[in-house]
Amino acid sequence: KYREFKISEITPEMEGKEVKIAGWVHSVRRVGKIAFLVLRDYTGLIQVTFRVPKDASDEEKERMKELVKKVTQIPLESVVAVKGVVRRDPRAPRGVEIAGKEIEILNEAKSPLPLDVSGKVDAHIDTRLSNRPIDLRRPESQAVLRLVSIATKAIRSYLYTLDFTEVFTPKIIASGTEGGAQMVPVFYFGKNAFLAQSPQLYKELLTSSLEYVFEIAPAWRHEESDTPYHLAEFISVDIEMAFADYEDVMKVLENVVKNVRDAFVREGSKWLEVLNYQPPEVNLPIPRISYKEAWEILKAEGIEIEPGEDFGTPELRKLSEVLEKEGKTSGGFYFIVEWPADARPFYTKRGRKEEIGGKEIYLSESFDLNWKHLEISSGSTRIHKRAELEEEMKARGLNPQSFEWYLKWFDYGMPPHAGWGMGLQRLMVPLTGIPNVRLAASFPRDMKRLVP
Ligand code: AMO
Repeated sequence: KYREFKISEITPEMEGKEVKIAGWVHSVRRVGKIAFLVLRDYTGLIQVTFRVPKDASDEEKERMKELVKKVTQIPLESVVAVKGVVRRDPRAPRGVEIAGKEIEILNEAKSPLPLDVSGKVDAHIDTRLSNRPIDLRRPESQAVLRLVSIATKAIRSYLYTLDFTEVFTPKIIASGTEGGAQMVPVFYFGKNAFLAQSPQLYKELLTSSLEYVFEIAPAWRHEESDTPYHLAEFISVDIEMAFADYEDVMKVLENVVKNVRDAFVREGSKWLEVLNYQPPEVNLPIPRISYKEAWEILKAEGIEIEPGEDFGTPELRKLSEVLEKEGKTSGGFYFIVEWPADARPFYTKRGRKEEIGGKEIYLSESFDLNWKHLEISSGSTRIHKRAELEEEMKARGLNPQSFEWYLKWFDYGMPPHAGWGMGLQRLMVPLTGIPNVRLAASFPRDMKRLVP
C-alpha cells in the first residue's frame, strides 16, 4: 500500500498513531539537526519533521542522522511515501504534524523545476500552460478545474430533474452548421469529414424520439481568433427540447446558470476562497432586451451599427455598461433576444418584420446570453418544416442536397423544438473570475497550442 491515509484525514486526535502517507515534496528545509518536509497530496499539506531522538540506541541515532541528511537533499516535487507518528502541535497549520521515521522516494524529480509550484513566483500564462501538469499542482490553477467539475455536476443534476436524457452525438461529421470556414477537416476512411463544431443537427433529430436531450462534450472551431475567450476545442453544453420555443429554453438556461452559481457557493467555497473570488448573485429572471433596443441604446451612445449586423466586443462593452448603470442586468448577465434572422444560422426560426434604423428587418426567435461583453450562450426556436429549412439554406449559399441526411427526417414527424449551446469555459469567466478561458481547460487547444 502506498498510503494508509490522505493528508487531510490526519487529525490531532490521532496523536501517537503510526501512519503512512504519500505525496509530493512541497518544501524542505533544515534547521540545526531537524529536517522539515512539507508533504502535499490532493487534499492538502502537512509538515513532517525528522529529528535524531535523544533516548535511543546509538544505531537508531545513526540511522536518523542519515535520514535527516537524506531528506534535506530530496529535490522539490519528488514523489515520496512517509511513515511516521502523528503528533499534536498547536503551532502547526491544522494543529498536527508527523514525526517522520522512514521515507521512500517513489520518484525523484529533476531540478530546477520548469515552474515554481509554491506559487511564490508569478508565471506568465504561456509558461503555465506549457507546463500544465505541474501548473495544476498550484492551488489557484487546480481550483478552477475543481469548479468546472462542480459546474458539470450541477448542470447534469438540474437537467435530470427536468427529465432530460444525456446523449452523446457523433463528433466526426459530414457537414458543418455554424459557418464553413471554421471547420476542422479529418480524413475518414478515404472520405472528407469534419470535427463537430456543435451537436446542433443531431440534437435536433433526437427531439423526435427522446424529446428532451442534453450533451456536455467537446466542439471544435478553427477560428482565427487569438483572444482570451476563444479555444480551438471547447466544451459545449447543449440542450434541445421538443414542443418548446426560445422562451422556454431561455428559462432552462437561466436556471442552469443560477444552479451552477449556487453550487459554487454551496460546494465550491474552498476553491472560491483560493481564487479570492465571489461570483455575482444571479436573480431570476435575467433581464431580456431586444436587438432593436440594444441597437437604439448603442445609437444613442454614438455607435451606429449597420441595422441587422451582429455586435462586436467593443459594442457589447458599451451596451453592458449602459445596462448595468440602469440596473438592467442580473449580476452582469442579460439576454439579447430577437436577433435579425439573416445574422443567425439557417436552422433559426424566422419571426416578424420590424423597422430598425430606417430599415425593414426580419427578426428571429433567437437569443444570446451575455455577461458584460462576453457571449456565454446562444439559442433559438428551430425551424421544423423541411421547405422552410431548404429556403434558409439556399439564402445562405448552402446546398440542401448536402444536408439530405438531416433534412429527410423532417418529412417523418419532426416536432417543433428549441435549444441552446453554452461554452462551459466561457461560463467560468463570470463564475470563477478567470481572465482567460484557457485556464478552465485542462489542456487548452488554441491557434498556437497543440501540446501538452
Ligand atoms: P454558437 O456558435 O453561438 O452556437 O456557440 C455556442 C456557445 O459556445 C461557446 N463558444 C466558444 N467557447 C470557446 N471558444 C470558442 N471558440 C467558442 N465558440 C463558441 C460560446 C457560444 O455562446 N449550435 C449553436 C447553439 C444552439 O443554437 O443550440 C451554436 O453552436 O459560449
